[in-house]
Amino acid sequence: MYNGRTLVHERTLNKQLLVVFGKKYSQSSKIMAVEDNDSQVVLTHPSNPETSVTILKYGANVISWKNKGTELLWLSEGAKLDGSKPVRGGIPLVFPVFGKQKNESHPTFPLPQHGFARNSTWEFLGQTTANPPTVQFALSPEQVSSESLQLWGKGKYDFTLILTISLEEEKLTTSIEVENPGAEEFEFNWLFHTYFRVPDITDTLVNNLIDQKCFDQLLAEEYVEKSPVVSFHEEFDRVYKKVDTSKIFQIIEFGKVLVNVERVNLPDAVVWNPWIKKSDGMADFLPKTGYLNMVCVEPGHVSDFVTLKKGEKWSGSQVLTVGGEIKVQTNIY
Ligand code: TA6
Repeated sequence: MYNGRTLVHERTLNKQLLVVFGKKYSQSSKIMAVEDNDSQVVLTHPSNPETSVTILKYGANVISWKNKGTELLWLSEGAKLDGSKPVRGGIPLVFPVFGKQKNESHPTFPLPQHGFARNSTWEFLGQTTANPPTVQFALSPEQVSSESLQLWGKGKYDFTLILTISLEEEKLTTSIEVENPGAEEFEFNWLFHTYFRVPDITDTLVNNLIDQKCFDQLLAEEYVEKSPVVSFHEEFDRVYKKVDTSKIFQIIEFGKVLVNVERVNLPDAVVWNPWIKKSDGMADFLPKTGYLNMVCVEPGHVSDFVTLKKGEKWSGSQVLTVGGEIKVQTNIY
């Protein structure tokens, strides 16, 4: 049972779930594999205390991922971590709508941009495996404000989201499962709005997007990406649509791969850098030069909606790995 609700996949949870009682679960006297610090949960890899992730229960946002001491995510110095507004940075979770719905007749129309998952406090379910340290969080109507629930189909939808976060050496996997335990069919978008930290955006490239159809949110037009690698010298906001999940997006700095972004069952990816003017317009985007040190590469299902009938489940994952060789998966003309 979770929150007094019988989860369709409770058997899985029972089998795997080692509930983390109290504040700390220690694998050894030296390293705490999982620490529950009330508002945050910290995973530390047993092989290296410098490899860790920190998850804020508000929004179940991964606000830090350190690999051997190197921080790989960008978090604004102005990010609100007190639940007063969605966190600017880390891995915000976008559900049930990406962006702002423009179709007035769609059930997600009244919702704020990017929906309510990122500004709700998720339930920490506990640890499922000790090595690699893996934890789960859940979101259901019980965790969402009644105001937000009313904005989506007038509160008639029932849902259970289970987020699984697993930390391995050189790898972070975040998986989402969306379940419809209710009578009403609903449709939704999902997106991991991942903010990656880069040394200098003007030296940063993202590859393997060539020949992919994209919607340019700035030009409000669709075209096929013709750049073998995309670079950044102004505001950049493109939704790459139905990209085969064999394509691995690599964030490359001076010919060195920083992070590889792989997707499981997530057909789309948004690439975004706000640049100067957009950053200036976001009060919580600090420092104002921060656009030079971040790029968002955001795996999701946003180019259309996923539909779930009663009892159905859907799942998707982003798999982030550090370093490795540059893999060109395209025909360079
Ligand atoms: O993912 C890109 C995007 O949709 C941009 O258009 C920009 O709005 C960004 O998300 C940030 O949105 P937020 O609501 O977090 O300010």
